[in-house]
Amino acid sequence: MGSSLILHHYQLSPFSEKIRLMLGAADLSWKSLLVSPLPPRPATDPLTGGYRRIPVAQFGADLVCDSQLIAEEISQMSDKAYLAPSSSSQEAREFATFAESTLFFGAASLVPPKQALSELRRHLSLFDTARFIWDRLGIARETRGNLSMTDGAKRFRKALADVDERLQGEFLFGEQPSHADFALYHPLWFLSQVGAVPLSPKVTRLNAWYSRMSEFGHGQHSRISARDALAVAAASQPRGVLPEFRDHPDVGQEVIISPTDYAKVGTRGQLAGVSEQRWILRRETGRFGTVHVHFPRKGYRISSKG
Ligand SMILES: N[C@@H](CCC(=O)N[C@@H](CS)C(=O)NCC(=O)O)C(=O)O
Repeated sequence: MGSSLILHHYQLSPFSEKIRLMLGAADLSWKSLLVSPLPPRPATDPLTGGYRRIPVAQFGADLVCDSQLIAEEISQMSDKAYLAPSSSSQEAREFATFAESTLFFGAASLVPPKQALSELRRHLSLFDTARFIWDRLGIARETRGNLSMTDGAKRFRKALADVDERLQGEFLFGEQPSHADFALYHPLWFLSQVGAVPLSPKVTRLNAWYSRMSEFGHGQHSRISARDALAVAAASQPRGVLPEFRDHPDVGQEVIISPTDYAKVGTRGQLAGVSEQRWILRRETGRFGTVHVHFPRKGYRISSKG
């Protein structure tokens, strides 16, 4: 039996909501580690060693970065293959990518600034709200050119009407919820729950789908402190890496892995395994022992440590 899942997340994070809902759909119990919406994050940073996005799933001394890969883990833990991005059709995979880029930025651009500010103030001090805005402006500057907010808002409204049109069954790609459903859910959740902009009543099928998805809830969970999460990492050994994952010419090399889209801070370590979907980095943290940090290959780049 492996270590239970500790989710490093924060309430307002849409990608975390995707995973919380997936944990509900998978009917898993998990530990909730609430972290700050912006670094520093005392229990996350020393373990991931650079990667700064949320959510991160911790299994003992293994840290799984990015919601795509966390979804693979949830699918395996719950034996629900239909939740795994890797078991989705090409069409469903393309839709999920569209939902998490174009639709996600479209939804974000439709949140009224005043509402965003008041939500932030509900969760953060005035000082941290200012830090948050400054921090995200930095991410936006870094991302400029890749994604357009204005285009996003227009495409967002059109895309919702298209999705409504094609939603014939219970879920987007069949009678079971797939990764694509969760990828669509979180931008809509962000807009309606955080942005207080309800879905248009005209998209009736989409509204019914949204309620159906919400009913999954978040599964059984209990809080864990930063200190205890670090203690779990320190007391654990990383999971064994399958021999076929070690059979790669770059295994053993010192490398840096970073996101290619935004918040591109890289993580350094020794490549411990490579599969079709993931890279596994071995890091010596000192105080918390050896950890393995897992990254999806899709959307990330690897470079040799210069
Ligand atoms: N592709 C990542 C995206 C995660 C993401 O963008 N998370 C947001 C919070 S919901 C974030 O961390 N934003 C930028 C940052 O804080 O550096 C995933 O699927 O997990």
